[in-house]
Amino acid sequence: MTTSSESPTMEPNFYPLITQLADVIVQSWQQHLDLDPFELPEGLGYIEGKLDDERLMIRNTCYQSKHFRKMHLEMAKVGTNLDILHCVMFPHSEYALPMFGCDIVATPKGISAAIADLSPTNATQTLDPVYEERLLEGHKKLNFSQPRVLPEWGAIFSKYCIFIRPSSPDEEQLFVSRVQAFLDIHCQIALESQPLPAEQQQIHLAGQQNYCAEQQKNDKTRRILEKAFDAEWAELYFSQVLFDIPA
Ligand code: 18B
Repeated sequence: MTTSSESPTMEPNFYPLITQLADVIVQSWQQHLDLDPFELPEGLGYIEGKLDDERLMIRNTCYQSKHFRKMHLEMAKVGTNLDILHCVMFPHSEYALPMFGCDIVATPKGISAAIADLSPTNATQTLDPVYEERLLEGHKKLNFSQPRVLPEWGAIFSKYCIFIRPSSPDEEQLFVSRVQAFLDIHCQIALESQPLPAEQQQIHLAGQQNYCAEQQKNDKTRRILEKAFDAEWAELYFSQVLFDIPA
């Protein structure tokens, strides 16, 4: 394994929807929020490992803002057959905000999984009415031909969660536009939100801890990381970079 904080000299070629969505995400953050850099743990910003003699390359982009403790975008390339986009926005638990999460898994044959959600962090596992109001309209218009079934740990997601295998370029673009809407809605509501009284902050912190604990049950992600490195490193990466549980 080699770890380095430097970017590779060769820009890797990602599956086009991954590059497109990564641009949409970063542009949305830049448009709505005042961004400061967020330092990932030492040595975990740019990573290479080996998987079945194929290269694993992980590129991380990370920011913070007044309302978000950590905004993490990750693009990963596993050999020549698997490209992954992973993104999570962790709110500061002073605010009653949900978690934005997104994952795309692409192979040369197309995208096998595209998922995006604004996931509740409150005790009742429901979104605030101000989110419901803004999400409902667009949700009714969505029509994807190949919805996928969530695993058991997927109970953390809201009823607006999209989990699909896009079956055409049109469906890929519909997915991107829905993620764009999630980000616009989320950033706009976040900017208007005020800190909670201390006793209520605890609820949202517990909600985030639960979200991270459940996401860490994703065996498909863990298997990729364990094969590329080892079980101990996978655990470190899961718990320190992908889904670090806020103290
Ligand atoms: N994830 N994903 O992020 N995952 O990180 N992902 C897969 O076609 C990676 C998130 C989610 O059916 C698959 O089945 C790797 C976030 C769900 O059991 C692979 C990284 C969300 C599934 C990977 C990564 C999220 C899933 C199988 C680190 C949601 C379906 C693809 C870079 C907000 C799980 C397939 C199931 C699947 C891999 C969701 C290979 C390595 C933020 C629900």
